[in-house]
Amino acid sequence: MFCYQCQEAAKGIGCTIKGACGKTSDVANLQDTLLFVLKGISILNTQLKEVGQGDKAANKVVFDGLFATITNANFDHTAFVIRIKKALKFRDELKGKVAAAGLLIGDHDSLHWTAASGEEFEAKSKEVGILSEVNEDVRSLKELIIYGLKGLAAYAEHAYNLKHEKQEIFDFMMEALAKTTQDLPVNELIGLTLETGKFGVDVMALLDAANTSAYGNPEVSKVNIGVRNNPAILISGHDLRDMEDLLKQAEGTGVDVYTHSEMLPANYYPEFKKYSCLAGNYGNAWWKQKEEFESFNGPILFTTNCIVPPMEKATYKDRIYTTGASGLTGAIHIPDRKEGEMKDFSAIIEHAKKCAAPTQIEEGEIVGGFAHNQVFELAEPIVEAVKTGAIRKFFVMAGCDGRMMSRDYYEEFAAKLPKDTVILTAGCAKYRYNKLPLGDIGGIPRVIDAGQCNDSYSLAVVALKLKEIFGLDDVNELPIAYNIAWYEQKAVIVLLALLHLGVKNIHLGPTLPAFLSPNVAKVLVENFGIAGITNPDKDIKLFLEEA
Ligand code: FSO
Ligand code: SF4
Repeated sequence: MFCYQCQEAAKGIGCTIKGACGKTSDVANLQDTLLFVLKGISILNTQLKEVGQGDKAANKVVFDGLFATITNANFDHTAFVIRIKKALKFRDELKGKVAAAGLLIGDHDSLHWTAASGEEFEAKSKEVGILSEVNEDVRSLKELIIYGLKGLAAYAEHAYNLKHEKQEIFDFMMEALAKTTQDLPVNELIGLTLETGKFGVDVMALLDAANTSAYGNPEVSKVNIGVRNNPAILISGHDLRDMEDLLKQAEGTGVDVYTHSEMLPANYYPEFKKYSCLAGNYGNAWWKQKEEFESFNGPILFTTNCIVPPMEKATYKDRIYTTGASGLTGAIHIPDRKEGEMKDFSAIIEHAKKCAAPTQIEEGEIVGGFAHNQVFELAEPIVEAVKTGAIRKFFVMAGCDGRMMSRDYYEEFAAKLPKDTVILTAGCAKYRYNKLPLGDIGGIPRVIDAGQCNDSYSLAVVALKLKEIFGLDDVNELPIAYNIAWYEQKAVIVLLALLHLGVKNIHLGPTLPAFLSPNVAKVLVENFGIAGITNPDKDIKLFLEEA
């Protein structure tokens, strides 16, 4: 195996024996091979699209396959073997359609290679894995594009589950994936990287529309972080349609539902607040799950990443359920919903009834729900506070949390920020500071949480609105600094989206991606002012000195 797609890549280079995330080499190899087959499908469907015969079924095969290969989403060997088999079958059907359309089938290996066993699938990764691209810069750019596409695919899937889809996004996803099989010059790959960012904005806007049209606009909300006395289910990940199905089925059964990690923002949506079984949020960011799942006592449903494979001795091992693109060997996987129906969560609800209520680990409330609509309603005092100087600067601290010690930086950074600054956050990065007593500025909280990582889109919308209100030509003239924490590939699409919107001087930490070659990193530094982090004191000084 060789994998360097996330921030935990071993030694800052890549994981070669086993992933720091827990991914075993067999699964890593199967993921490489699945990606390879998805490239073949993308080539064929792009050909069909060009003659107006694109196959809509290809959309889901590709976005769902890409999503499953995201860090911490799916650790299930068997699930990947099945996916590859299905993908090969689908690819061969597409080949038939390409031939029937009178088009030539190219000679890329992803169009012709075939095999039937898991062993052969694994072995293929030696030829088609990341290192098969020998030019370091080309490899770096191609992987940057692919990781952006993985993030895009994840967000597209959530929107799709809410019946929001845009064919142009799927078309781009496949065109771009197909292009990664070609010998393209570096400048074209840079162009494709930036174009990926454009579609990143589009997909986040689409998901925003999907979420808000289904569940209302998030509103300022106090979320309980203590527990009640009923047995309960913990729901993690990002998929709001799963949240809806679960709440509907749990309501009135005596079983409560708590959100975990990136599902916290579900508590901000008016439609979800109507359910009396929604009890609040339990625990913190994804990486603390080993302790928190023990004390939760009830079953846990993963709708997406981030899963940490449980230890052998974990008492919660038989309480884990997965659904959608997520998977874990030994966990029960809840199948997709049938057209017009809900997913069937009855097994989890019955399981919960046999469990003890969660053990309290925290108490009190946290505040969130500042997505764009809510911020616009509060725009007047915010703009006023900027004009009077009560707010000196905003700090966008969106992105991911993670288990590396070096991420203590973000807690310290937030705590040390001067009191006339406001943190704008989204994603699980927030858990580093959303429980700190940072206070408010004339009633405006010093941590403004827009929601999930995809709600970084909301932060961008807010920035663009402020630009308009202040009559500025450039979003970079605003008193906003960007200190973003990344972990996996959704953060990559968020980053590319921000670059597309023209945001400059983004600081990225706790380390720069291992997949950026020195030359590619140089391009990002020179053209976009991308930088790393040092230490909180030094960085705060630097940010405050910047215009
Ligand atoms: Fe976090 Fe995990 Fe949302 Fe990621 S829970 S790390 S960027 O999956 O997607 O923020
Ligand atoms: Fe390593 Fe990250 Fe890849 Fe896991 S996803 S194998 S931690 S680089």
